[in-house]
Amino acid sequence: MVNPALTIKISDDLASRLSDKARALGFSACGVASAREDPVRGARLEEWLGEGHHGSMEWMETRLHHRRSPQSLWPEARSVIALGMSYAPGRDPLALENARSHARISVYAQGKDYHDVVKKRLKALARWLTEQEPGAEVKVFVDTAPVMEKPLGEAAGIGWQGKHTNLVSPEHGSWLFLGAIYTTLDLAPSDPQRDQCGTCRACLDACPTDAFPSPYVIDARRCISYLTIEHKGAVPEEFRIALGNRIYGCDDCLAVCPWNKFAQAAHAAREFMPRAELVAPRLAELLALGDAGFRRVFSGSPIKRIGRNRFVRNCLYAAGNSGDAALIGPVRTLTQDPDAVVAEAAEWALARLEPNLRAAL
Ligand code: B12
Ligand code: SF4
Ligand code: SF4
Repeated sequence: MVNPALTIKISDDLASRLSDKARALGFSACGVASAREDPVRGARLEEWLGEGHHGSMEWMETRLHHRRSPQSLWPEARSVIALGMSYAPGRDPLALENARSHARISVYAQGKDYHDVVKKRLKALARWLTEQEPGAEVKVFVDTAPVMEKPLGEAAGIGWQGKHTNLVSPEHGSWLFLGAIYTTLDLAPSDPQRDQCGTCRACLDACPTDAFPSPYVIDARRCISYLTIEHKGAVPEEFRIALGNRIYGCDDCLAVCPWNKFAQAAHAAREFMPRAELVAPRLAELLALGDAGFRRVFSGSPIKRIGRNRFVRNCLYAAGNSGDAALIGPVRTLTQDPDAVVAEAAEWALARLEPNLRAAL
C-alpha cells in the first residue's frame, strides 16, 4: 500500500533546478518517470526469464518481484529520477580487433569502477533534493539492486532501448551509464523517448556470437559480456573462438550504432578516462599475473570483481586465438595451474598455438 501522506507535489521550479544540479554533478541526461508498475515491462521481463536468457544470473529470477516495478521494491516511491553519465570513448573501440597479441578490455572497464563514481554523484544529488524538500525520502541505485534501469530510463525520456537492448540517447549515443533515484516526491513525468532505430540492424549484424534471438531481446548466455564477466567455470567451446581477443566485456553492438556520431568524449566524466595500461595490454603480461599482481593492477577497477582465475581464463582463450607462437611458453606454464578451469583453458590454447610454432620453424 502506498502511504498518501508521504506524497509531496514538487514545483516546476524545483524540477528545473534538479536538472541543472544533475548536470553540474556530471550527469549528461536526467528525466523523471512514474514509479507505478508498467504491465508490459513486467510481462516482458517475466517472459525473458522464462526463456532462461539470464543463464546463471539467478539473482534476476529470485528478485523478479522487486524488479517488476519501483513500487514493488519500495511501495512509498512515487517517482523515479533516471540519470545517465557519459563514458564516450575518445578512440574507436573496435580498432584493436586484429592486434591479436594484445587484449581488448571493453570501454566501460578501462577507467574507474562506474558503480563507485555514479553512486557517489547520485548520493550528492539525492542529498541536495532532500535539502530542497525536507520531507522527501530518497533511495539511490546503480546496477546492484533489482531495478530495471533501461526501461525506466526510456520512460523518463533520456533515450530509447535500441535493438541491442541498451539505452540510446539522441545526444550521447550508447555510451551512457545509468543510475536511478527513487523518491516519495510526486514529480511530473518527462515525455518518454520514441524508438529511433528505424530499419537499422547494425548492432544485430555485428554481434560475434549471435546473441540476439530477435531485435530488442538478448540471450545473455551467448553474450561475450556475460561469458567473460558473469560466467563461472569453463566457457563453452562453441564460443571460445568468437571471443577473439576480448577478455572483459564487449563493445561491438554499441560501437557500430550510428547514433554514436553525436557522442563526444569531452562529455565523459573524468574518472572514466582509460588507464593507459588498460587500453591495449599485452597478453604475455596478463598471463603472468598471480593473485597479488591481479589485485594490485585492478584495484579500483570493475575488473577486480571477477578475480584472478576467471581473468586469466579469459586471457588464455585470447592467447589461443592470437596465433602468436611467443605465447606458447607462458601458456604451457599455465597448464599446471592449480585452478582446474585455468589449466583446461591453457590446454585448449596450447592445442591451438602449437601448430603455429611448427609453422614458424
Ligand atoms: C543483467 C545485465 C547484463 C547482462 C544481460 C544484458 C541485458 N541486456 O539485459 C549482460 C551480462 C549480458 C550485460 C551486458 C552488458 N551490459 Co549490462 N546490465 C545488466 C543489468 C544488471 C540488468 C539488466 C536487465 O534487467 N536485464 C533483463 C532484461 C529482460 O532487460 P532488458 O534488456 O531491459 O529487456 C527488455 C527488452 O528485452 C524489452 N523487450 C522484450 N521484448 C521486446 C519486444 C519489443 C518489440 C520491444 C520494443 C522491447 C522488447 O523488454 C524487456 C523488459 O523491459 C543492468 C543494470 C540494471 N540494474 O538494470 C546492466 C546494464 C544494462 N548493463 C550495461 C552495460 C554498459 C552493459 C555492456 C555494454 C557492458 C560491456 N561493454 O560488456 C553489455 C551490453 C550487452 C547488451 N547488448 O545488452 C548498462 C547499460 C547502459 C545503457 N546505456 O543502456 C546497465 C544499465 C548498467 C548501468 N547501470 O549502466 N548486462
Ligand atoms: S556485447 Fe558483444 S557479444 Fe554481447 S550482444 Fe553485444 S555484440 Fe553481442
Ligand atoms: S545500431 Fe541501429 S538498430 Fe542498433 S540500437 Fe543503434 S540505431 Fe538501433
